[in-house]
Amino acid sequence: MRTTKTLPALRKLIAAGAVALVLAACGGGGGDGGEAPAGGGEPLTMGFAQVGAESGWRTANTTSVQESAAAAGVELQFSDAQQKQENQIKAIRSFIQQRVDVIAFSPVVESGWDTVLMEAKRANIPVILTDRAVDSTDTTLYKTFLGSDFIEEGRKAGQWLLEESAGATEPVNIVELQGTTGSAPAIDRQEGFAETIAQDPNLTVIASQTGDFTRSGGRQVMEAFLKSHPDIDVLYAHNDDMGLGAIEAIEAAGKVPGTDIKIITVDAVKDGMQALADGKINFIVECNPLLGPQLMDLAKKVAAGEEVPARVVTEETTFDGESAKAALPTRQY
Ligand code: GYE
Repeated sequence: MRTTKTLPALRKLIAAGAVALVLAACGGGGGDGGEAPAGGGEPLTMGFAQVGAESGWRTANTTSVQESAAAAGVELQFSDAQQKQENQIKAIRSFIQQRVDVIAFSPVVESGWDTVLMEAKRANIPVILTDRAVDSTDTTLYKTFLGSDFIEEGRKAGQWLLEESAGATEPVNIVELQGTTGSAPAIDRQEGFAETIAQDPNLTVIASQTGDFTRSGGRQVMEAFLKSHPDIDVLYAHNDDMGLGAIEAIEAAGKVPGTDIKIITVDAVKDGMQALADGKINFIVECNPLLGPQLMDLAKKVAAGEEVPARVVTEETTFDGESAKAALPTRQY
């Protein structure tokens, strides 16, 4: 019968048409199917491996990245590593598998990234470091590093103390709350501070320990410091959150933060600025978390194969009680 004869022929025709359509779709893109389309019709996809949610700084940074991605029309795959390097490595591998156009991440610690960064490079996916650095000697493993100069931040903290205690004839006992062990901001903020206070032999760090950049870590370590050192003059905390936790420990020990023990922190998030305005913190070095807009801009450029500077440094200032009061009403984070 006619119908039984024409059916196979029809099927062949349909199949041929489908193949032609698939070929047209592949050819129409103009690429070899391996490279990400940049600036074309497709939105740019970015895999972002965040450190965690350990501090007010981090929360502000995450919001900035998410809002800027939405505003720039970038499709964001966001992953929170809960401060664990192995989670970040897993996230990066999954971004490679999904063939995102760009990978951006804030490395929780400096070392141990070469293997996974090599995998991204082999897959032809450009990588942008944001906020924190890696210690890889092969700088071709990433396109650029956007973030603060943490050594400079440590120097600013030390400089304030040098001026504050100028003319001191007695030893000034300093305790230090370090950020996450092995992270770029912890290593560099310690270095910049130590190098600066070395100019005055009276300034001595009598204890230094990590509080992992968290409020609870700061409180616990400060409790231990207060027990073993009854004579603390100054606290230098690598971020506001640890400083705020330490303030709770200082008050619980019956001392007055900002008066009995002078406090220097880094970040200048709202809660820190409020404590500064209230006189509980004495000096804050700003570290800007609003990296989202610059990150999206750099991502579009690297995906389009454009040259970008190897290092983009964030501009920052410092605050004392008076300038904190003036800045607080319009502070964004
Ligand atoms: O200072 C701290 C956060 O990497 C600059 O990480 C960032 C630091 C920031 O947890 O609050």
